Amino acid sequence: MGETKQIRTSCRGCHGGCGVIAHVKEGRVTKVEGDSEAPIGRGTMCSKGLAVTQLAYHPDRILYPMEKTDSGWERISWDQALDTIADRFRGVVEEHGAESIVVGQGTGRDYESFLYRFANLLGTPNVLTAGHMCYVSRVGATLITCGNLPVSDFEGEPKCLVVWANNPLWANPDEYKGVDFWAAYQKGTRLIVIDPREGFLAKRAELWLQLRPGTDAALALGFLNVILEEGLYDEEFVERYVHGWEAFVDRVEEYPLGKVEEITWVDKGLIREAARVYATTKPACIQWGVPIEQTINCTDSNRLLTALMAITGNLDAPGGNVFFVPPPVRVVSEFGLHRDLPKEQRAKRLGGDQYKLASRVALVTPKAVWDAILTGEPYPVVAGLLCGTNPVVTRANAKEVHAALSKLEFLAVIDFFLTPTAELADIFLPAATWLEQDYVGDFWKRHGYVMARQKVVEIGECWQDHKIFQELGKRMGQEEHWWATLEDALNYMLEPSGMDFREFVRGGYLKSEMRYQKYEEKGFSTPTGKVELYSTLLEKWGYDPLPQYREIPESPVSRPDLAEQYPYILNAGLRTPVFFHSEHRMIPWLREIRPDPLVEIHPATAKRHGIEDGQWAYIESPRGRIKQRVKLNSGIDPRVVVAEHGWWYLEAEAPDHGWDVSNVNVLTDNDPAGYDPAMGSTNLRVLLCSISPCQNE
Ligand SMILES: Nc1nc2c(c(=O)[nH]1)N[C@H]1C(S)=C(S)[C@@H](COP(=O)(O)OP(=O)(O)OC[C@H]3O[C@@H](n4cnc5c(=O)[nH]c(N)nc54)[C@H](O)[C@@H]3O)O[C@H]1N2
Ligand SMILES: Nc1nc2c(c(=O)[nH]1)N[C@H]1C(S)=C(S)[C@@H](COP(=O)(O)OP(=O)(O)OC[C@H]3O[C@@H](n4cnc5c(=O)[nH]c(N)nc54)[C@H](O)[C@@H]3O)O[C@H]1N2
Ligand code: SF4
Ligand SMILES: [Mo]
Repeated sequence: MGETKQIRTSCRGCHGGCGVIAHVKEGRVTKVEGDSEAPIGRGTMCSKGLAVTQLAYHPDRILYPMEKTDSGWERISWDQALDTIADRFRGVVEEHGAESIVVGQGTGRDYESFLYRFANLLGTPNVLTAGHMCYVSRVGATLITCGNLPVSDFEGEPKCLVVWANNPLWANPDEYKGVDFWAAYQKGTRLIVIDPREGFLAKRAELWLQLRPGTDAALALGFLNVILEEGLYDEEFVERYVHGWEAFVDRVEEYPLGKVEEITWVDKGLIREAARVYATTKPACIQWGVPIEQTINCTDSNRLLTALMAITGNLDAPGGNVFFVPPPVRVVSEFGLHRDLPKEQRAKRLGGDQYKLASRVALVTPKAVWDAILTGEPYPVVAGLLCGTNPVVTRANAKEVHAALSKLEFLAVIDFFLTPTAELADIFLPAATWLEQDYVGDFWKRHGYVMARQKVVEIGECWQDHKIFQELGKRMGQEEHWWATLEDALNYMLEPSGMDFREFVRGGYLKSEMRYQKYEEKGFSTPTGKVELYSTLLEKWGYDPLPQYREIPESPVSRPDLAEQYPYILNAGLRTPVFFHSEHRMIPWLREIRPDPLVEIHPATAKRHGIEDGQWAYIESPRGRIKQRVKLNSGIDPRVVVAEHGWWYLEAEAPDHGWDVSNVNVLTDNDPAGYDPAMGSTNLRVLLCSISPCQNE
């Protein structure tokens, strides 16, 4: 019997971060557990992280490169796979230009620096991410408003927590782990929850504001109204550090509480009470989340929440929303060589400069890519490299996505499994899980840490994504910009710290000492050096410099005609604690907990349509129809239907794997009329639908 070794590393089962002890016996990971000495996770792990052994050793996981042939998928060598991709890409560059290759990733997975380095050196401006409606949109909106992303400071002992469109305990998103939120809450904070659905936190909240989905910008304007009217703001801060105050006040006054109540469905007395609690309990932080970004109001919702943080004096104050001091390592934009993308190539970015805030943070909107593939306009896009993303399931208007990806002349996909997206590829490259990689974890985040991730085992011929980009880059004439080994690349990332990767692993993590209220010395990193409630950049780009509420383009208010046939508001994209987007449905421990996709409706809605709890139901929108299993929930409004996203079935017949059976993005729309004008955010979250029982199921 071999001995069990315990190896310290860090998880990346979601956006990642939690410290882990991996138990390894005879070259195989037998179990993982939380590392109580790690500053992130602090000994806890969620179900997805704990189930990594079932992911890594899954019988259907693809462990070697493959090529699609007339007789199906066939195993090939890494040399063959990378040479084929390099040859095909070189051909496209010669014939059409590098812009005809789209490089794509999904949510933050700790390899974006390598992916961008590869794409920028290749010369394609078309890097497709989820950033236009998730996180990068928050970074972009706060960049132009206050110079940086304000992050909740749970360790600074907030006395009031406002959970605004967020579910930290299920999602552990971005910089945040639920365990830190919970620790802050348990010290006895006040709790306000702003959410259309009565979840775990809403049930515990002192005040729960059950708003109409998608109306957060209006609600925030209501909060601001109360704070201005009752003089609950920090006058000194406003006087010294806010740009455009008078104009901002005028705009806020256009949203009296009566109007806000009508838009949001939230009682105006409750709005007043919540605004008072937030503005008068110090310090207070707003724990914000992605639903506010997945609509036409993306930029302004982000700007309005930043305004609330600023005028109450909670910006960069202990226990408020702060700018953590980054650890001494290189940053994504530097490692990713964003400056090296030639100007003439940048000018070719699909969608051009239409969404100016998106351009500023190098984003394209997915539809611009699908359109170019399908129509050849403004120029053909004929090849793709997708890493860690399943757009057939996770992007709006799935049917269009599927049609577009099917039309590519050449597609390479890097993943663990043959997803419905990977099945459309010509070459499949097997990625390493977090157990099989060395990396500077959490490199892209703004919580002040980087976490050591070290290779615990090797499985099959899987390579970590970083190595794939490095080796592919070398075959595409980028040799001088890459390193002999991956460890050399990691040493370069860590160079400003004075440490190499091995020393970093020994220490486990790096963190810089926190300093608050840094604006007192340096102001804010905006054109005026102040918090720009009136945005000089939006003004320069031809947008409204002041935030406003725009009605959701497909709602009972904006489309009463459509609402006759599709009377419910579909809130699309409820997460589950055990799955990450379209992942994990094949993991036995997790699927056992959640075997089927769930759609939640109010009991009164169920009764109206003769639907029983637990019955399968059709959900239909003007784009299509899917089915999910009904769960009754009296904690949602009878006018709202809440559906999960991310569903496909590995076990269903290839190559489709049932991508259009329960996938909520068959229903969502990607019509540019619904985009945020500055960021191009797609509306993934709020649309119209009908619901009816499936017979015989
Ligand atoms: N309607 C609706 N749609 C949504 C949302 C919503 O709320 N509503 N949410 C949206 C949001 S916020 C986001 S960010 C996107 C996410 O969209 P995606 O990132 O595309 O979603 P995932 O399903 O997490 O990831 C896809 C694939 O990555 C693979 N993968 C995981 N880890 C790795 C890795 O380390 N390397 C490689 N190579 N592959 C890996 C998984 O096996 C999986 O097949 O979805 C969006 N889609
Ligand atoms: N387990 C798990 N964790 C995940 C993910 C996953 O798929 N599964 N996805 C990851 C990704 S990429 C992201 S971006 C994050 C997202 O994580 P969060 O930012 O927490 O976002 P969600 O979980 O989508 O929604 C949070 C809450 O907002 C509510 N909500 C829905 N619509 C609205 C609205 O219009 N207004 C308001 N105020 N509230 C609304 C929902 O009911 C939910 O309770 O999670 C990450 N973590
Ligand atoms: S919260 Fe994320 S990082 Fe932590 S254990 Fe779960 S999957 Fe891993
Ligand atoms: Mo996301």
